[in-house]
Amino acid sequence: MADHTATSFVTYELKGNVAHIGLNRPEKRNAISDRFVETIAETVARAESEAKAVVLFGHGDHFCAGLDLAEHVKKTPIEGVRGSRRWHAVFAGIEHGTIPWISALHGAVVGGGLELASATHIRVADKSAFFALPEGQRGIFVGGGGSVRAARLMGVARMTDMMLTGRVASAEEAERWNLAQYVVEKGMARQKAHELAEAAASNAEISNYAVLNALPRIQDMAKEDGLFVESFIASFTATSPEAEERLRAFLEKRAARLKAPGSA
Ligand code: 1HE
Repeated sequence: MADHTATSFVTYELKGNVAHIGLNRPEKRNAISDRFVETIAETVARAESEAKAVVLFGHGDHFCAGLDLAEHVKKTPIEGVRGSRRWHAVFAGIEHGTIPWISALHGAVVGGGLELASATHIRVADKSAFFALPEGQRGIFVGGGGSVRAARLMGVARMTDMMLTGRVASAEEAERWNLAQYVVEKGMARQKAHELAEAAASNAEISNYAVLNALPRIQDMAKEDGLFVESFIASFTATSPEAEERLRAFLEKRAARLKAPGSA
């Protein structure tokens, strides 16, 4: 059901068990103000309570132009730190929540907009999408987790280039750089993201939780620590009642078989 009453900053619509969350400040290119961040936080909580996956998109011609620079221009240093830490907390709620988030990207995916997209689990870009980190040009630095998340996705060398030179990446470049996992025709990102969200939503919830929470943490561990933790999570998920039923369904030929891409 579409719900545009909670706030004008974000729209929320539940389609089956997939929540479609739309950044909704197109007149300011979905630039994120303090109040906007709080609205995203409220929406994260709502989606966690009633959806099994999320599609995040932007209303208007752009996904998101990043931090609301008009609001930021007036801040003191400590207000800036508080604001950045709040973005971290809210985006961590997306990255390490219990449900997968798929972002559908078009137009500007810039600054804090790229940081927000980097907190989602899968990024689908349409061919109009462009990616930039103009913080250097604005005299600031990434503050929404970009130095950690975006740098891990594309690598420090590419991020350094983007931040030092103002380089703008196309959707195709972003896919090659691992900033986007899919590139689709203009206007098709939300539909593709919905298909992916439905697929992810059909998984066992505990498996999805392990993917969202264990996988990125294991990347930060030493090899032996990662393997050790993996064994426990593998055993924990495999011994859940849901896993037993899904394993039996496969063995009893009730589960869909995997198909090679392009095969009938
Ligand atoms: C904004 C913002 C914003 C637009 N904060 N108001 N982000 C940037 O440096 C990107 C800045 N924005 C742009 O480069 C362009 O706006 C776009 C390429 C995204 C879109 O261009 P265009 O021609 O469609 O729109 P516009 O005419 O530039 O902007 C329309 C309005 O949105 C205009 O306001 P108006 O009152 O004059 O109509 C713009 O001022 C406003 N607007 N972007 C505030 N970002 C946690 S740290 C993260 C640090 C960052 O994100 S730094 C990167 C910030």
